[in-house]
Amino acid sequence: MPVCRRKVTIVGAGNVGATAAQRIAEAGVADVCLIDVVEGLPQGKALDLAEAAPLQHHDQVMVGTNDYTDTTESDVVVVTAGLARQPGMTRDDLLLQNAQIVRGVVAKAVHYSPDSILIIVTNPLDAMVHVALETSGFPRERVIGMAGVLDSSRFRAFIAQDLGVSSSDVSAFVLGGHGDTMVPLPRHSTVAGIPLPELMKPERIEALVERTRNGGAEIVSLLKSGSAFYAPASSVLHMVDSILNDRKRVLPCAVLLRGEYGVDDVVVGVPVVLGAAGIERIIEVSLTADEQKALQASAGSVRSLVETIGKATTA
Ligand code: TXD
Repeated sequence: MPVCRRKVTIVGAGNVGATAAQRIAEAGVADVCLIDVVEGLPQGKALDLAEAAPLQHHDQVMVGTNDYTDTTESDVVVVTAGLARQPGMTRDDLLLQNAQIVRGVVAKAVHYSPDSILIIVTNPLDAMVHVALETSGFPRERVIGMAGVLDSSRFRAFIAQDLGVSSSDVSAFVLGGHGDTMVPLPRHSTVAGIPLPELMKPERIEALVERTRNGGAEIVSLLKSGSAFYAPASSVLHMVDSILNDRKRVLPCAVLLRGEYGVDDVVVGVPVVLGAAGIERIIEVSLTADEQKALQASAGSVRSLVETIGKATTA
């Protein structure tokens, strides 16, 4: 079989970025280039990961750098660069600062990897996908936000713990924005094919949905500083693996909708087929009036963030 080395650049060598680098290399999915603005940080982490390779039995090349020429011809670029909210900072401050960071890193990354697929991780997620779409000029199929894979993994974990079953047998269906505006669809969530409402009372399902919505905040309040990164990094691996191995997994991803689900020109999380071309298909299911309303509200909150960025850019 011809050997084909694949390359993933991860922008931002912080918690999510470095852990995703570890997961991707250890799964043998691709070589990894880790890049950050902080000098020494990506180099140190990449070297440490490379030194673990003999013990982890992989042969992936790990590069740490501050120079975008090293990212040349990446197949996938994962953007985790950004700031976390600092005391005294409003949500809008974070929005505008991260928009500026994402704009800068995407412009440089796509210059060196014009055929890549972008996976955006930086928060506020859905709005940052808009920024990446606009900056890269890439078609929507190649600019994909990571949030739904994480939200549904959290929901699956809680359902599995509650029912005392393997999480591998639990499949969860979520739509909408990341976190607060997530729209879970319990009737499409199953345990070994059995719809969740047949196994759990509505109040119990609602409690787990609520815990999932607050999943990020629950971890932040435990950690005191920083936010979740193990499950987010695993979510990135899942998406990268489905793309680079053309698995065509059906995963919830944030994508620019053009009329699907009654939403136009807004990035929202929906189930998609993820393969070598990026988003190969958007899967549409019919929604109840309540679900449709919740999805519209989710799209509305993303739209208002995008407008805030637009106003700040033109001001
Ligand atoms: O579901 C999801 N999408 C999320 C999103 C799940 C978890 C984390 N989520 C968001 O990802 C989080 O709110 C942040 O916006 C990003 C990254 O989270 P992480 O926990 O990895 O943050 P860190 O550890 O602070 O790392 C950020 C790194 C840090 O090393 C900075 O130096 C770097 O980003 N950074 C940059 N790198 C390159 N270029 C620029 N301009 C830059 N600015 C900061």
